[in-house]
Amino acid sequence: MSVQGVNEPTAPGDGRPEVPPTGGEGPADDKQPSQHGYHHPAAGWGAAKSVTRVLLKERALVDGPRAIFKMNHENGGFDCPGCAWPDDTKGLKLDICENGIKHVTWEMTPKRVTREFFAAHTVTELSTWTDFALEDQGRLTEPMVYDPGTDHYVPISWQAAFDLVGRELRALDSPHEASFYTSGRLGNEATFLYQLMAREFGTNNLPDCSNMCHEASGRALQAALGTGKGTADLKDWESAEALFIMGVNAASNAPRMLTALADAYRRGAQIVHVNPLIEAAATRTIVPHEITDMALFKSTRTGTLNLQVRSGGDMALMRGIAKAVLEQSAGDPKALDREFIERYTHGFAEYRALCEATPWEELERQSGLTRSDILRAAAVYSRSDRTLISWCLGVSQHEHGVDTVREIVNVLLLRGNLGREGAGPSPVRGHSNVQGNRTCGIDHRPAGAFLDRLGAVCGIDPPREHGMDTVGTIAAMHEGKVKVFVGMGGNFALAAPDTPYTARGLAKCALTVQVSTKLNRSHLVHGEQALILPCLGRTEKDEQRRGLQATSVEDSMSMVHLSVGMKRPASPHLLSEPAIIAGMARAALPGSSTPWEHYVEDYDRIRDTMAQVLDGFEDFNRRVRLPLGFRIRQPARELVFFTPSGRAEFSSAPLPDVVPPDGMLVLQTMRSHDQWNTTIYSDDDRYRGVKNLRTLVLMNPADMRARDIGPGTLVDITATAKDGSRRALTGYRALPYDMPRGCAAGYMPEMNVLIAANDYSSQSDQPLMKNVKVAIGPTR
Ligand SMILES: Nc1nc2c(c(=O)[nH]1)N[C@H]1C(S)=C(S)[C@@H](COP(=O)(O)OP(=O)(O)OC[C@H]3O[C@@H](n4cnc5c(=O)[nH]c(N)nc54)[C@H](O)[C@@H]3O)O[C@H]1N2
Ligand SMILES: Nc1nc2c(c(=O)[nH]1)N[C@H]1C(S)=C(S)[C@@H](COP(=O)(O)OP(=O)(O)OC[C@H]3O[C@@H](n4cnc5c(=O)[nH]c(N)nc54)[C@H](O)[C@@H]3O)O[C@H]1N2
Ligand code: SF4
Ligand SMILES: [Mo]
Repeated sequence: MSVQGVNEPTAPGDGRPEVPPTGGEGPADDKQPSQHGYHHPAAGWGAAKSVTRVLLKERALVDGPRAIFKMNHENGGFDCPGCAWPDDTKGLKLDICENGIKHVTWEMTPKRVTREFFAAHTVTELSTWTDFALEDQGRLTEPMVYDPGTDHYVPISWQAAFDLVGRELRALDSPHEASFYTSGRLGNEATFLYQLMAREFGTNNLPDCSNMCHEASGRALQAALGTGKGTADLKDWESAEALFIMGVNAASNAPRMLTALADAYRRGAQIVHVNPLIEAAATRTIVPHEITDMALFKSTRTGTLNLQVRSGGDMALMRGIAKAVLEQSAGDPKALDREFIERYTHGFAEYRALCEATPWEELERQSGLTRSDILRAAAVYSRSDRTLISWCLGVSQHEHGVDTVREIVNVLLLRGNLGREGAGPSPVRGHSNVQGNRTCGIDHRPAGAFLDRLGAVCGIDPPREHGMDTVGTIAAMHEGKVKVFVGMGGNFALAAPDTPYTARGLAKCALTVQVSTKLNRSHLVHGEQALILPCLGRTEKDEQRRGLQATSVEDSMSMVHLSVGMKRPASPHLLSEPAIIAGMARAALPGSSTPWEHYVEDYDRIRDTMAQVLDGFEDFNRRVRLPLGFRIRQPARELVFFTPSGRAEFSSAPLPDVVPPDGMLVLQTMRSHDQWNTTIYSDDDRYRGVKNLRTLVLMNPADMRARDIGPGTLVDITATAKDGSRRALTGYRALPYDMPRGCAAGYMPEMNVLIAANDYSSQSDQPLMKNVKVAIGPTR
């Protein structure tokens, strides 16, 4: 498999290691790829079998189940480091998903990366390994620094590592020459210290994985409702009469949503899935905690209607639903919630006129659905008094992601589906604490009021100018404007768009620092100087001077609760993330009056400061110790709107043209069932019926025939960016799949090589990861 950036040679040309072909590869073996239909319900025994395989591979059979039993439990235990789906409202239920078990087991592996390992392999050699092989070496054990003389990582003491970071940061001409990335696993307390360090140092350069994930959702909800988050919680999921599930592969990526959907189906709710693909969650599930169902293979339906929109067609579908409801309102006074609209909203007349002016033919063309499909969805919506709309990356990672989320809110507002039980917007967040990161200050565009309070409480003078996000940071590395990059978790080199370009950007830095649990590509495409700083994982005991520490996290539904690790750390040389941040901060800001060391001794002290700075965190230490933690106040939920009009805002955005030009397809880059973002567990994608293959592209059979492509044919994929530049992948296997014409799908992170770093949404600055314009043809 080889890749060329068509207009951009990939060679860094400075003798330092080049990025491997694509990144993201699974285990290298020569098993034959295969595709077959998957006709079994989601979760259930297939999931159980898959879990056992991972446990066996990691030889964690003894520790695994014990850890799992402690996970996600009321009063103690650690938060699942998987997705951001909330814990059960009713307390303990053994409803931990297959993928949660995989993510935990992956962290608890007995394998170790030692100094001997690094002595045995040069960075150049490691660069030829697959990403699977890198992570498969196990947990990192001590701090390492890159030695350019030998091309090896060599041990360094923690203090020397901090001194290096401090020296390089202090040597910068401006604090804006540093950029501090966060991946969404970081707990709230570490998050707070991290942003405090960046701002005390003098920059708002705080890119995060959310810049690639739900930036669009946050911006849209902020503009419409005055809050960047969803308003629905798990209780609302439990009482909704209609649920619209848009652009998410829940069975793989938020697996416990299956339980909520099965419960909803049993109580007679309507469940509409909106997705170009019919994903496993749209059919049936065996609810894993229902042991008798497991034993009897008894499955429950998890969907009542599937709408296979074209890529990017969600906004047209939502507008169609609105149009239908407005048409219905001519003869049915109950079709709209007029009282709600009058009392709580702004901009209705304009929106109504816009819907009336949008012809049905246009809505059909743009959504890829027929008018009767749209009317069916509208009928579900109209008949329900409690409607919840949920979405994930299939909605947000598009050019017009912000407008689409606002259109979702428009539809909810028409019938007053806000501020009442069983209703509201409910984005499914990604990483387990990505929402908490934003709440606790990771924001390159922070609000003035937040900075005022941070400054007053912490005695610092935070910078006011906006900082750089993920794509801004990559561009700035190339321009020589970012010289120090700190990655607090994650795998920036592979997660960001345009892999070779991002890698070259990292290589231009004077210093790259990666705080990580496992070896990954971002350690190998590094700056002139480079550090790997290994940290404790969420499952591990965090002992500090004043005893065992807990950290807090916030789930998708704004519930904040404590997580306590109980495993012995993977190595005695690991530090916690708060300790690493405090060490770097002290070295960079020797005269700082922030009590960094004092904070690390006891995280209650960090929480006491957070309680004074963050809205909704009053009495933090007490409330976070309540059995299920606490829910951050949601003003929009109480129908209080911090918007310019003081009301919920209808938007009236023009409908974009999302139909690809002739001969082109819209490619989406998504996750398989067996991966965690850039971590690949295996080459299988069980629910989509694929085995032993990741270098694939799923296509509509008619689009394949039109291009002389048979099932399994090797194809070239050429992407054209907005600026006209082209990037290509060759030798991918085309597989037929049930999806609308004009759409195609393949896996991230491999396909990031197709996405230009400047191909981001003008509304959200999010890379267009679900919206890559490609031509596909047989490999010649
Ligand atoms: N096991 C596992 N769990 C995870 C992750 C993981 O990697 N592995 N990652 C976590 C993270 S960080 C995140 S952000 C979430 C991501 O969760 P998802 O959003 O489910 O992630 P993707 O795999 O990218 O899948 C995108 C889904 O959107 C659909 N889609 C694509 N384009 C469109 C469109 O135009 N319209 C509509 N309606 N649908 C579309 C795709 O068919 C697919 O079902 O998952 C989190 N949970
Ligand atoms: N083409 C394309 N690209 C995408 C996406 C897409 O849909 N399509 N999705 C985007 C999205 S939504 C996201 S969120 C990003 C994901 O981007 P990231 O969050 O940057 O990537 P991950 O793969 O989750 O990071 C994995 C690494 O995190 C480290 N790690 C694991 N646990 C811990 C911990 O507890 N502490 C610390 N410090 N490190 C830890 C390990 O070293 C591991 O190698 O990718 C984005 N990239
Ligand atoms: S649904 Fe998400 S948080 Fe819950 S156990 Fe599964 S991976 Fe973990
Ligand atoms: Mo994400």
